[in-house]
Amino acid sequence: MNIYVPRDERFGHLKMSDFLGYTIKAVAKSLLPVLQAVFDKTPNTFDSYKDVLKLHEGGLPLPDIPQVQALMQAIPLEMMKSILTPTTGQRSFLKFPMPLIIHNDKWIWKTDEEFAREMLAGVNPVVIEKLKEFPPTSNLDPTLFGEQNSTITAEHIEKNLDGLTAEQALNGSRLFMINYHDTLMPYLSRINSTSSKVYATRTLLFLRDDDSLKPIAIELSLPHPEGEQHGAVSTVYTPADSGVEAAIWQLAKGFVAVNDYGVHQLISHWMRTHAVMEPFVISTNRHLSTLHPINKLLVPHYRDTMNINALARQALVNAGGIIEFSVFPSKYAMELSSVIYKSWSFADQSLPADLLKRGMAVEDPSSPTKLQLVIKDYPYAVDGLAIWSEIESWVTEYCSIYYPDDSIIRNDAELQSWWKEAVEVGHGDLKNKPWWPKLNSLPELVHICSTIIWIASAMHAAVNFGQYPYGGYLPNRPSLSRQFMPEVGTADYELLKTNPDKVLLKTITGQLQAILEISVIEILSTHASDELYLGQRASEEWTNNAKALDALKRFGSKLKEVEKRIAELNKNKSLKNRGGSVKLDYELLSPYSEQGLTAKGIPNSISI
Ligand SMILES: *[C@@H]1O[C@H](CO)[C@@H](O)[C@H](O)[C@H]1NC(C)=O
Ligand SMILES: *[C@@H]1O[C@H](CO)[C@@H](O)[C@H](O)[C@H]1NC(C)=O
Ligand SMILES: *[C@@H]1O[C@H](CO)[C@@H](O)[C@H](O)[C@H]1NC(C)=O
Ligand SMILES: CC(=O)N[C@H]1CO[C@H](CO)[C@@H](O)[C@@H]1O
Ligand SMILES: [Fe+2]
Repeated sequence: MNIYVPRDERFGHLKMSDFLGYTIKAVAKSLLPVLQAVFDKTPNTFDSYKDVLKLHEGGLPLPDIPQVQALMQAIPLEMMKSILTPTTGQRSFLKFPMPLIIHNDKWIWKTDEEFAREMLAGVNPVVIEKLKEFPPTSNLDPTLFGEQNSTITAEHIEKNLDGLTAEQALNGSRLFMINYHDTLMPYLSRINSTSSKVYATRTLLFLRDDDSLKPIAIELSLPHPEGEQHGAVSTVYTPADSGVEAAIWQLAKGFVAVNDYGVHQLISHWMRTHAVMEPFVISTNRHLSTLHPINKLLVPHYRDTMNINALARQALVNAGGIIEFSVFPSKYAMELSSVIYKSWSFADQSLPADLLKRGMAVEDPSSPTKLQLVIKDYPYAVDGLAIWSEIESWVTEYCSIYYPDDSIIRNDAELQSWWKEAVEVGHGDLKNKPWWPKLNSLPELVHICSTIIWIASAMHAAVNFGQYPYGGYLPNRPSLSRQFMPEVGTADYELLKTNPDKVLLKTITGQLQAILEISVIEILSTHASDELYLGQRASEEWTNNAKALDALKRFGSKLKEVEKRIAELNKNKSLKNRGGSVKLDYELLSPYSEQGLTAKGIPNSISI
């Protein structure tokens, strides 16, 4: 291992065979050369969906070549058993488990209904926002990027608004948006000069009477060919269910899914959970003695984070690593994610603040959560608010034991230097932002600690453990696109008439990158055997304070109740966004899980 991680933060409590993290490195070092050797001789595009399914059904036979033998020798088999199925003979097969998204039905992922449902209950449910103005505008600097406002018009959408005008739908909080335009536009001319060919996308969705969403327009934009200062060149696509138009609409959704994949992996997952947590881990170790109550509160939520991040920097997000190789921003991946960090705000990370900011909730003093959701059946928000409020109650009870008086907080030198260093050194690039909470009172301490625990536990779980269940089937969540929308008169445009699936598969991630990428997300979506979930501690002896032990016990039993309530919600057929026609339960925020690939469970910390 060529990384430095302080001894306290190293993996050390696991058996070697459980080292999921090390498997990532094994994939990077040993699987890639095998795949390169294999795909050297065969074309790098899946021919049909059947071809993609082979990865999950029969398995892809690997040739008996030296690279494969080296792979088998290099990696202890129990570490690779999740992805390599050695057979009794010489032959090895690459075979992946069946992703949940195609468990019951191989085609529902293609529907508009499922495409929209995943914005509320999929693996990246943290982006959707209520539309505040129509048409949507851009915040990019017009002196650099020219006209970037949306070109979507009322005529584009009114045929799909159940009789409402665009203005009525906007006014009635019925219009929503997935907006990747401003994030990606400044990178497109660079990204499109690599092998990726992507658009910046805006997707508008309409909220129907049954609380489900319907995509009603997709805008695909590129920088102006004569230079990005001349503005965007955009095309708007609207739903169609037959002919070439239907094939084009499917492709448009594919380009949105590509944007979503990259933003999910680099921003929602890596930047907003893994990366932002490190300053808190380091500052805690440097300033809070192991006997300090806030050290005892937070340390379980840091387990393995430094170690997995160091591994990720070595084998996943590194220059030339798996993420650059298989996700569309390619060599701009880390730059894009760190540029977006400039507009990250700690104050927006608590779930209530995040929902208010995205217009997905409004304040409501009469509700127990003080919020009312704009889409009632928004599974990530419904379950998340239940978890958030249990975290907040536990942290309040615990902190109140040690800080009965705000002056104790102000005079706690360890606590003050902890927060100062986390903000001013750890998050030094943002240290002058006015939104940093002060640490002078119990409510501020509770809010800070609850937010850190939320990010490390529930928020990470929501964006992490659904990666394979939703993205393991490549066409549902392609990580890159290799060509633009076919133009009228081209061979691919003609092919859309006879074999639209082939055009989609030619457009999205090729076989080599796909196999590498699903190997990684399978590992990332797996719970280790000794995972500790929210409300659990490695030992009963973490404190001898009876009140604290009692409060933790209450936290655990409240979470058990949340688990039960989530199971009941999942049975309610009128909540279409939880299971939908695809018949999945939304369990990503159900607190407990067994080992393995379960699409549920909230570990205490970011450890994979
Ligand atoms: C984009 O729309 C906003 C709001 O309507 C407007 O103020 C701005 O001038 C528009 N931008 C350009 C470049 O036209
Ligand atoms: C928008 O809603 C407000 C209040 O809910 C109402 O007064 C106004 O007339 C509505 N506008 C349109 C165009 O429906
Ligand atoms: C199912 O959900 C609907 C919508 O929230 C609610 O009105 C209904 O009472 C629920 N049914 C059950 C059995 O909980
Ligand atoms: C290879 C390729 O198509 N590159 C294009 C990427 O996008 C920019 C801006 O639209 C174009 O100028 C490049 O030609
Ligand atoms: Fe993760």
